[in-house]
This record gives sequence, C-alpha cells and structure tokens, in this order.
Amino acid sequence: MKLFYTPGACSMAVHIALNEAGAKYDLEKVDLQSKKTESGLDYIAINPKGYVPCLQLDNGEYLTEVGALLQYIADSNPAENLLPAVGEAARYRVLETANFVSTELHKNFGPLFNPATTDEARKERMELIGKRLDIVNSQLEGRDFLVSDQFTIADAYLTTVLGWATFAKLDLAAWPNLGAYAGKMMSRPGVVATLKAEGMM
Ligand SMILES: N[C@@H](CCC(=O)N[C@@H](CS)C(=O)NCC(=O)O)C(=O)O
Repeated sequence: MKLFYTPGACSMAVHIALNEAGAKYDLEKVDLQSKKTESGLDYIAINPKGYVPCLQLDNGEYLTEVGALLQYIADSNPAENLLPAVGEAARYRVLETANFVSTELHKNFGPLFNPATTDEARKERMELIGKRLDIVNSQLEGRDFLVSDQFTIADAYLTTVLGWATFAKLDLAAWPNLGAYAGKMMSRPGVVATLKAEGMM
C-alpha cells in the first residue's frame, strides 16, 4: 500500500490508522498547490479529485475519502480492533462518531485556512465549530477514548482535526476534556510516529 498525503492534512487520520494497525505501507507526499507528488508524479492522474488522502492498494487500485480509508484499514487489520466487526452494534457508534468528525468538524475547518474568508464568515464558522466541540467535549466526559474503551478510527480522525486548532487560532482551553484528550492522543506511539514521519514534530 502507498499513502498519498500532505503533512498535517486530513490524510494524517489515515496515516495514524495505518500506524495504529501496524500495517506495512509506503508514503508519498503531495504538494496540494502544484498537484505534484514528491517523486514528480502528476497527482491529478492518480486522484482526479486533487485532494488528499489517496491510498494505493496492493492490487494497484486507488481508494479515496478519509471515512472509506479508515474503514478499509480497520477491516484489513481486525486484530487491532480499530473498528468493531460488521453487525456489532458498537461498529455503528464508531462510524456515527467518525462521520460526525468528518462532516461537522473536518469540513467546517476548511474555510478557516482560506485567506479569502472574511472576518465575519470566520467568526460564524468558529461559533459553529464551537457548538460541535461542545458535543465532543461532553462525549469525552470520564472517558479516555471517543467511543469505546479503546482507540478506534474515530480517535484517529479527531486527533488529526484537533491538531488544526492552533493553526485556526482556536483555543481548546474552553473544552477541558478535549485538551486533556488531545494531550493523551499526542503521546501514543502510533500518533508520535505519524507526526515524526510527516515532519510535524
Ligand atoms: N471528502 C474528502 C475531503 C478531503 C480533504 O478535505 N482534503 C484536503 C486536506 S484536509 C485537501 O486535500 N484539500 C486540497 C484541495 O481540495 O485541493 C475526504 O474525506 O477525504
């Protein structure tokens, strides 16, 4: 497998999942401005969507979308329990939360990184993200992990998105459970290995 990624982007969730799963994979960095990979490939020819992540599977096919890739990695490495098995009620709780992180957090952060976003639009977006973080903060009350009593793909995703808070000038101090959670996640070997590989620490 080969993960096409950009340091610190949402592809990091997939990278964390690969490390937590103990999977074997190669990495290829993508420059999102030029749409070239570090070895000089035309990224649009690989993934016409033009965004990261993209995972080249061992059969040569390319698979995209964070949510699908997280499930693929978890289901390909069931011993690591990153996602309960098909049919188990707990699976749908993990997917429910991973989808919440995707559609209610990940996608709402995007405009905060766009210099064209007006101050007013930024303020509105921050308020909306704040409401969503209230929910996650409550969900984390008294727990070490987002859904079950162990690390799942939902944690890989949330850890990645929380890493954007500093860049977005969002102070996590308003959500004490989130701050504590982010600290714990950032010390996991699989997360540390990911951050180092992406040059983020
Ligand atoms: N729907 C996609 C969204 C991926 C996405 O938002 N990727 C961002 C980085 S976090 C990106 O590559 N943006 C650059 C672009 O769209 O050109 C997914 O879930 O994988």
